[in-house]
Amino acid sequence: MDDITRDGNPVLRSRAKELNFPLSTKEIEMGHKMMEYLEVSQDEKLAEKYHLRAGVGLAAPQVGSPTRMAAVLVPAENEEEPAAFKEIIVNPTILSESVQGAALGTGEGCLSVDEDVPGYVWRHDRIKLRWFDLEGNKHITRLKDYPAIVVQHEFDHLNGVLFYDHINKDKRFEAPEGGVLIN
Ligand code: SB7
Ligand code: NI
Repeated sequence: MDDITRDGNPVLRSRAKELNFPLSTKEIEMGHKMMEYLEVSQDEKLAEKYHLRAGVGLAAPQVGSPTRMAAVLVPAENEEEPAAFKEIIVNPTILSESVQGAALGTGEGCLSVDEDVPGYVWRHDRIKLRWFDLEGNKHITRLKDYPAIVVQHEFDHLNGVLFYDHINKDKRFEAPEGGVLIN
């Protein structure tokens, strides 16, 4: 799990395949390992020990698998609270999205992109997401702000899209009308 595919690897630029249920033991293991990676990467001491960059999401193509699965671990703002969104999502579909746009004030980064690419990445502030868990149960979840942005970043990975594709290279820090900046 500690070798993340890097920009330039074709798996990051192709459309990942839907998974069929029931998932194989290997596919289920991959999901759990992806979540474990995020947990370890967010523990300061363990991240240092294993030389990991902290991540709030990880998509299967980033671990070399061209399949529609991602792990998302967005911590709560208050450490004592449960995570804002913590799920291994399979075959996700964005059912609807707000007209309202949102971007992180700090821009985005990606474990598969070693360089910093400055600029706002405009996304939808709110999404309604359908996804399946590892057992094949269907879920519908409404997300907003940071968790919604992270899920859209992971969803893009399943379609061969990287965050910097969305940056306006002439006006990197321009806000569209009505767009809100997060944190
Ligand atoms: C900033 C960072 C991420 C998502 C949205 C905004 C995730 C970074 C880790 N990943 O590369 C996951 O694909
Ligand atoms: Ni990424």
